[in-house]
Amino acid sequence: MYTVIGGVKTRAFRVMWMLEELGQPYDLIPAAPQSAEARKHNPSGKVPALLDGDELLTDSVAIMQYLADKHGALTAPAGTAARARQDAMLFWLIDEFDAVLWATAKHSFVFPKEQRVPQIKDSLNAEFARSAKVLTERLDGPFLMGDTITVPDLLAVHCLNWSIGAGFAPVDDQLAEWASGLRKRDAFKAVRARETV
Ligand SMILES: N[C@@H](CCC(=O)N[C@@H](CS)C(=O)NCC(=O)O)C(=O)O
Repeated sequence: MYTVIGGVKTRAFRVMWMLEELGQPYDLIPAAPQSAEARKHNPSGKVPALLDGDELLTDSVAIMQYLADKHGALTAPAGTAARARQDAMLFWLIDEFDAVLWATAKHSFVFPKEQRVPQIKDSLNAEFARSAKVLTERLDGPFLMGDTITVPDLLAVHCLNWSIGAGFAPVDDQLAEWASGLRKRDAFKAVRARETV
């Protein structure tokens, strides 16, 4: 049995979505970023964390990939060229989407007021729009890596959802339609349903 530490409105969503895709039951310990509960499981105070028995794991993408590898689903096998391409897609998404969204959050509400630079948001918006265009060009089949859903699909859709919540300009129709197809998955809806409980 797994235990996720975090909340549906944080990057813990990614981990919960992965567990739902894998059909693995899990408990959720609600923990806001930098809360005492979060710090209990991760000295940095960041969420998510995952307990797998006695093993405590941190970082949403590392956890998603760990689960995919462990259960042999939603991933190309380690040591293959397909896996290197999948990892490259993951790192690109972290560089170009997660980092941009996180920088926007930092300059909106995370940093103390005196450290925020609101002017940076124009260039972050432009960077996001440019990366979204590239992502559309990289769409190669029903899923990001082709015919089967893999870890990068979950990461990309979570980042697009985040961008909507953060008020970024809408992405083009092709990308929006692709993301909306993934949001129709039962696993995605199961995590969303936890938001209301
Ligand atoms: N790379 C980490 C980032 C985790 C992270 O920054 N989480 C946010 C919530 S979504 C957080 O806990 N922020 C609090 C902080 O940075 O102090 C991951 O993907 O899990």
